[in-house]
Amino acid sequence: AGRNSFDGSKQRLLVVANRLPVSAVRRGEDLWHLEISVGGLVSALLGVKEFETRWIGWAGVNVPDEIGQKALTKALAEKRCIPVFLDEEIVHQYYNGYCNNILWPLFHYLGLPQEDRLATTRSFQSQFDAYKKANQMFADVVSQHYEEGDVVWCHDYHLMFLPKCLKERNSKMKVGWFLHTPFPSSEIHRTLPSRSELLRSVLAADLVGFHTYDYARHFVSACTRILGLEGTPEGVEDQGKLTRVAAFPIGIDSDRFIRALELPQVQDHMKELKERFAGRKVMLGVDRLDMIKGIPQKILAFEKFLEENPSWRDKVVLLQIAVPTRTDVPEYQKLTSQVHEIVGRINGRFGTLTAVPIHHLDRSLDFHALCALYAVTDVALVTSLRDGMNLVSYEFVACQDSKKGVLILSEFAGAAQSLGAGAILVNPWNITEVASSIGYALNMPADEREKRHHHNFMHVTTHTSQEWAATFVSELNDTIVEAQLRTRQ
Ligand code: ADQ
Repeated sequence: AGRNSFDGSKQRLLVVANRLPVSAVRRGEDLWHLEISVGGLVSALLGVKEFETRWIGWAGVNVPDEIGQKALTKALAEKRCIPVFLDEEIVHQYYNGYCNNILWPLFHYLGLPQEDRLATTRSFQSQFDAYKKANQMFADVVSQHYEEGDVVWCHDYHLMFLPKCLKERNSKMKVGWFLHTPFPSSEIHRTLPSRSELLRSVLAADLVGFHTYDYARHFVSACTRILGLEGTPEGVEDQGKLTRVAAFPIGIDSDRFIRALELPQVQDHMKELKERFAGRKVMLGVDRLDMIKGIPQKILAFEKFLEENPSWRDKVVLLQIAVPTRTDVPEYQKLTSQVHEIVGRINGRFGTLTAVPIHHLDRSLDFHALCALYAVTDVALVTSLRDGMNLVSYEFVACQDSKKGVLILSEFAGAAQSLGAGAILVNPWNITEVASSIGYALNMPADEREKRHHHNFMHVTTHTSQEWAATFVSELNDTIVEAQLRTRQ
């Protein structure tokens, strides 16, 4: 637990992530409009009451002028946020380049760039340099705001170089790092040209966390096989210094979803949806439009199901809500047109004058609309090819306590480890298997649905995001920083 200092004030927690939890819109030379974006991480940290939290990150906008930077810094301070200013070139090389074109695909087993992405490989070194430079800029801002006794929690693959930068500046700083994506098998990680440098800098942290035990194990293997260090049940040891490595599976703020279902506007939405799809079973997919989410595979499996089960054709509808992300990256543009093409073909093939089997929306839904949709769904389809955890599966379960619908879940999502007993697990690459699981789910008797749902609902409502954050931070606080150990001896 967080230790209060002698004057009763709370210990401070500095949360460092690539993006701040706010979106900033410029309304004048020195005028900014800010909106806090409520996501998993924000609500998780709202639950950590024993610490006073400050956020450090990029505001997502390029602010080249000093007046604008000053005004934004001031506006953000009211939301307890501290900006890191990155210019366009750094964002291009560090964020679009090294983070999203190299680390993201690699950590999801899609490999390093090849063929049309080969040009990227040639500029690998300059992207890695930009990555290190950006991480140094984050470290500068953390150091400026760090006070003795603070705890620093770094997030995700964007900031793997940060623990080392921080410890070099102040070896007494307590530093944790958590990865939201999978950590791949060491055989995958070893293809990365900067493999050793990244591992070493992560190991500078006092506590390293992953969603699942498997990811933690892959990380320890990478350290033993690539760096020749010793793996212990506690973590990784390097010349007597232990870096603690462990699994901290994330959850959601389940109460927020459960409470929302009682709101009149959500109830109205549900009523509309039920009327709109009366007489048909509703299947749902909610994803960021990303290749790791397996959206084309999911739609092809649904097509196969319709092909093999003509009697279901006018009795089931698939709603796929896919919010576009990273729209300036050509691979993502290609994925969008691929998905549109498949959906168009299937709707042409199985649609009638009055109904189509797939509704595909390229946009995000607001929180209330999303809750209503989760609540009226009969079968949710999560077919990620790889996914660190996958919170959509948790959100669906939280909203299903009346309906007790079925979750079809990829075995390659971290969530398969926690919701595996209640969900139908599938290999998303095996379209025949997914198609027959759809049939099984749609025909599942009520008592089996109830049993499966109960298992998952218990998990989702007890392993919340608040609990996740509190456990990580308290374990981080309990680690003994090497520098402190030395002074104590
Ligand atoms: P993501 O890859 O973004 O997160 P996920 O965990 O499913 O994946 O979270 C997505 C969030 O965005 C959910 O809260 C969902 O409600 C929302 N969302 C997605 N599509 C939406 C849409 N069309 N409209 C509205 N909201 C939408 C990364 C990792 C995951 C890991 C999380 C948290 O890739 O594996 O679970 O971080 O660690």
